Amino acid sequence: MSERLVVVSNRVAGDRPPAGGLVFALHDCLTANGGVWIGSAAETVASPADKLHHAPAQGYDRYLFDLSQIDHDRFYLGYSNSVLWPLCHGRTDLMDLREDHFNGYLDVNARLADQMKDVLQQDDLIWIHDYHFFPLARELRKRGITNRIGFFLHIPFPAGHDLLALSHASDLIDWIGAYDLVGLQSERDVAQLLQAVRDHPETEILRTGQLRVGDRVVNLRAFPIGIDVNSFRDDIDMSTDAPVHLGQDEKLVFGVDRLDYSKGLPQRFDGFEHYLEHRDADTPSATFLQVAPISRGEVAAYQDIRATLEQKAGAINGAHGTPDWMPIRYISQPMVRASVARTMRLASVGLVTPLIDGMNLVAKEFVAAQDPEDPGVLVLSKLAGAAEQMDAALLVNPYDPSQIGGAIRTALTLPLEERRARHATLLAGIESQDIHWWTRTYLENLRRSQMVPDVRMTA
Ligand code: ADQ
Repeated sequence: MSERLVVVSNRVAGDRPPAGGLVFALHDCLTANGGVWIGSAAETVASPADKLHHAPAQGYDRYLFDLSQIDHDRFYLGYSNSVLWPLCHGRTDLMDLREDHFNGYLDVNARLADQMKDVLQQDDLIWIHDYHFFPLARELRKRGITNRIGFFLHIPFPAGHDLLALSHASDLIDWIGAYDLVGLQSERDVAQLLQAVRDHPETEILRTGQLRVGDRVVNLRAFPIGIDVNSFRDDIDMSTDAPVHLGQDEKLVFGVDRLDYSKGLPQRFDGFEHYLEHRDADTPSATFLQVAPISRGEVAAYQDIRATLEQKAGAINGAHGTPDWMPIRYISQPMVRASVARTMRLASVGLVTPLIDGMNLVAKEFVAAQDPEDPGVLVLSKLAGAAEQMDAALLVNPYDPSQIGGAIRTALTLPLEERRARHATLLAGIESQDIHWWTRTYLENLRRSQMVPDVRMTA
């Protein structure tokens, strides 16, 4: 039987082609090569079915698993987004540790493993994505599945001292031990996982760089995710009206993010205020447009950010605006992808200043959107995974408004030759390690990863 790719991720593409990000990348990979994509159904149900629902898509098979409202509350909102997300983003203070969240997370992963058994074939290559499914390979192994199973974590691996705040930290390492290949976004994440392994009594780092977790050997590597550079450029529709109108000689500073506490938005607003306060006659005048639609609005920790940003935008506009000019435009409505791409193209400065981020695709999209003859300048957080590949950007400490304000000033006054040189370096990097490189390289490594029998399962 020939190899088939089976992808598991919480979100799957719907019937219309997805606009961007991870779902786009996986859709593209499966459409090109065929295979199976398993993810959660869009709506919760009163009583989840025992089996996966088959929902064929163009070019591949799609299967959906049901979640009840209680599953959604415990597995998705609870353990995934109110424990693991804050943990991995250094916000242990926001963790909502509850036994029912943890049990709900394990139940959904165990149920999914049961359901996957009906669909899996002997030669399937299984690729599991993200923090919602850390335990899934362990659950599959318990059920006798010996296929190669890979995992990719899209968000940072938690720092060692943060892991101490997780009541089930040793389970995390045990779960990781059931995979053949664990992919992370950056070398920083690889180092943090290695530290966690060193701190764990039943694991060791082999001379080959592999991990031994119990009886299994796990391969570990950074695979920085990229974007489809050409398709993003194609999204820049110059035929429509400009999405933003600026005054004469007015420059645009642009930020676009999901509304999330990891994205450093209040500090970014303070950074723009710092730029406003330190302008002189030679500093170009700029308007800052920040688009940040609400995400995960049901999680308590997300509800305050919007109010904070509205209050800051109001205060800054009140202090620095004039009757015909608002320095900050803050929009909490979603923006369609073509408008995001076009706005990036118009911007003189892209502000991407997360306090921590696995990768951050907005940074790469901003570079792809620029006119190489007259490019805008990327101001990028040192703490985004993307900074490891993109040091030709203006790198800043995202906690320090004076660094952000200073970088905005520098970006607005950078000579054309330097803008072109920095942009050319950044573009070459995102073109050589694009989304196709990422899927290809990950899957080649997964195919090569050694199959080590799970002795405990066969004993
Ligand atoms: P996210 O935290 O969602 O993803 P990011 O990589 O910045 O973050 O964005 C994903 C996609 O969403 C990008 O294509 C971006 O253009 C789009 N997007 C973001 N805000 C938008 C908005 N307001 N309107 C329209 N589109 C918007 C997680 C990790 C990241 C990692 C990705 C992929 O947190 O670190 O880069 O997965 O692995």
